[in-house]
Amino acid sequence: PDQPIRFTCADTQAVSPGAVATSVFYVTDAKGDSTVYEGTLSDSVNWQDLAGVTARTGTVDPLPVGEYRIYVPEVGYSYPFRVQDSVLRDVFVGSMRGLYYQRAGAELPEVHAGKWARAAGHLDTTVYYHPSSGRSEGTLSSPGGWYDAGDYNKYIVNGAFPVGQYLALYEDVGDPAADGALNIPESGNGKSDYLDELKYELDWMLTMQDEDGGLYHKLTTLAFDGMVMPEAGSGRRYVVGKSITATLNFAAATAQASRVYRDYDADYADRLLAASRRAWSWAGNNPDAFFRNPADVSTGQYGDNNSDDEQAWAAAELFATTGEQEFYNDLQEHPPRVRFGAGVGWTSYMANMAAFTLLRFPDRVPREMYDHLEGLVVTLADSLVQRTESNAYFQPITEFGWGSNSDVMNAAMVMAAAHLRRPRREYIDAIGHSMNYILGHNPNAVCYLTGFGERHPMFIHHRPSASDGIDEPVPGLLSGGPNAAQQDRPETTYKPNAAPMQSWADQTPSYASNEICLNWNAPFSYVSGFMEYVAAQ
Ligand code: 9MR
Repeated sequence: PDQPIRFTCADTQAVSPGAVATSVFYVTDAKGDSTVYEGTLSDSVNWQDLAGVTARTGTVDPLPVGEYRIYVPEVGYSYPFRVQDSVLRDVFVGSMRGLYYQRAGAELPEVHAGKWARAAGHLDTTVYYHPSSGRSEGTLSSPGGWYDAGDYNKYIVNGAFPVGQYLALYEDVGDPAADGALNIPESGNGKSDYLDELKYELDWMLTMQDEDGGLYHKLTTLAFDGMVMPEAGSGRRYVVGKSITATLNFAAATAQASRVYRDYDADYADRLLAASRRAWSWAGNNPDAFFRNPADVSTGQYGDNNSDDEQAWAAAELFATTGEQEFYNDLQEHPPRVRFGAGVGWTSYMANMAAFTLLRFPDRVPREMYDHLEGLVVTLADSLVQRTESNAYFQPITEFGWGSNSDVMNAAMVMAAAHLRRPRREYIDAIGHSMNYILGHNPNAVCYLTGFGERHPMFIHHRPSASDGIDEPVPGLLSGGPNAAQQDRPETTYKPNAAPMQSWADQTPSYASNEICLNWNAPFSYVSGFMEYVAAQ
């Protein structure tokens, strides 16, 4: 109720500015009966390059709690929208419950899953060693964890990274989902539902560590399963490769978790820290263990030939947890680079995570390093704020690639990190604009989180949603979003001449624009949880 509302009145057909003729707008009640506010639209803006639209924008001064629509003469009514306190609580909880729906090896009973109840799939109690793992005999039990995405595989690089982002929210705002908040099987056990859900992934990650401390890169079939329900997934599952990037990400997330889980279960916290130390040592001895898919494996690669960011993150978490000099020395040798760029997410966002963590511990981090990192984060955040002022739809990115929605949310996380150190209204407004973009203020007029909003994706690239016979997709999952490269063009029909922001197709085969993924849900949960926290202050 205390925030202005920005909206866009776009003419998607127009090719030149000036297409929306009228310049007045009204805010009405939800039925459209009575006018509660009247305002003037901006001059036309040409957002063709990025968004494929010519538009006028409007700003509504803060409104009292209620439900409204915007009306522009000769154009029409907007979808209804609510003004209320805690307006993001539902999507935050929904996005966390999205993780529950991704649980591998678990039956989802109706009491928790509603109409999306399903049988367990991929128990992973008998997993084979792919030769690339360094072993050839025997089998491994590696149950649990979340499915990565629309596919049924489990990847350490992209398990540890989102877990780190979720843990960051816990450290930044406190427990965002106390016992009972998420309606998961652990609800009622007297412990945080938030930490219960994250533990489902952490427990699995611990099983992926070999005796020598190194982490198997991933647990997958040789090729992707068909579009079938989990229990119908067939084919042997293997642990594949052992990599430095997986091992360092694991070292980071488990060191961070050992702080967060100390009160929850001290023995568990000790176990996490011991595992982290062993991973760190292995990484030190295997600096060139970069992962590439072996010839017979075609599942997600999560390959990355540079481990500097992963190393900075691991050193930062181990230092923050233990205070030991060794880790600080390493940080001085490889200081985290703080940066933002399209698609850097799972390859190099770890350096930002390192900086965010170090800035959480002003008493532990020597002044010089602290000031340096704070300067980097604030400078980057300020440039992102500026971009939200000039970019189409007031969101912070200008390159739309695979998983672009997560780039928008990761940019918002940088602004949140700056706000936590040096609070400014501008950060909160820009984060709000970024969230608005994800929830519907975009040229596709869609709320990219399944199950929420007046219009949301119906045909996400997600095996359970595609094969469960239920019209509504599994809720609480964030579509990857517009992707100008359209790598799935052979299987997908995009709008002709789609601009980057329009390169999104609500079609099941669109793995490059409409899949869901853990590292996309995670920054969404962070930002919605963060904004709820700020609103409650
Ligand atoms: O998010 C990943 C994106 O940056 C890559 O360009 C793409 C192709 O390698 O892979 C994406 O990750 C996918 C992963 O490999 C397998 N599970 C689904 C992920 C989301 O599409």
